[in-house]
Amino acid sequence: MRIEGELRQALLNGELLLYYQPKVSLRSGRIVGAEALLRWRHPVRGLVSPGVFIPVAEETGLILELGSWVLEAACRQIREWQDANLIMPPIAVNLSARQFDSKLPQRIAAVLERYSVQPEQINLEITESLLVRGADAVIAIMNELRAMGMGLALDDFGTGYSSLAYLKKFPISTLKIDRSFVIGLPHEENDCAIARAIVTMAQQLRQEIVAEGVETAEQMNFLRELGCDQLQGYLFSQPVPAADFASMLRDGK
Ligand code: G
Ligand code: G
Ligand code: NA
Ligand code: MN
Repeated sequence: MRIEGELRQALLNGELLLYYQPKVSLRSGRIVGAEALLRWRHPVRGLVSPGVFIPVAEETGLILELGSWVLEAACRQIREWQDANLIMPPIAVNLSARQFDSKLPQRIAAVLERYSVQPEQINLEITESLLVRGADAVIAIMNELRAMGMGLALDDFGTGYSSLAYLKKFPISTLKIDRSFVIGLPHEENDCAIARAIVTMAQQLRQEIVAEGVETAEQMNFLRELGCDQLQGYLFSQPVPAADFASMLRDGK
């Protein structure tokens, strides 16, 4: 519980920040997006990973406030970059299933308007746990978000419980192949088969496909041959502070 109190304080004290991890086109090699990833600069413990505090925030409900902060911070940053004449690819923000209620589209619209950010500049990353709820209400909210112009990506794909049947019910624009299937490419036969099946299916469903956790050129080459659209991983870049990401964009990488 101590961490909950500290996290509340962190929000007030401005100890949270966003890092950005580029997504790269497998065709052009250029940066075509980025994922915003939350970091906590703790005065004593240093940089704390979201793997530690997101689960606590999910349990306590504090994730709603964190989620609002993340969306706001991302939009403020996009506005700043656009004012500096950077050509911005879409920035992806992770959403917790708990943030997904009927007011979400309105709440996002208000933040976009406050910072004059176009909905096309934002992608939302959700996880399979949301789909398992399977309610028509969730589909309606997703449709609303898509109609506004935002991309919807399904994160960590293949690790949860979603069946293929779910996929066609939900208006998902992008599938992210989970890192656990990328690790074994191109040597582990099972991982190759799974990656191939996911890419083929995504293509049939007209979804864009992003591979996560790409660390080697061998993995990249295999994914390119499969027809994967984008990669994200240490091979290209770790998540970096905003200023470093801006430099990458300026360098036209
Ligand atoms: O950046 P890192 O690999 O440490 O992230 C660990 C986990 O925390 C990942 O699953 C990531 O999706 C999650 N995460 C990072 N930032 C956010 C955020 O802003 N909101 C939510 N809900 N999860 C996040
Ligand atoms: O759950 P999600 O996919 O949002 O998690 C993203 C997390 O994965 C980030 O915290 C990031 O630090 C981590 N990550 C990103 N690329 C790589 C990679 O190439 N290798 C490893 N081991 N982790 C990665
Ligand atoms: Na995530
Ligand atoms: Mn993600």
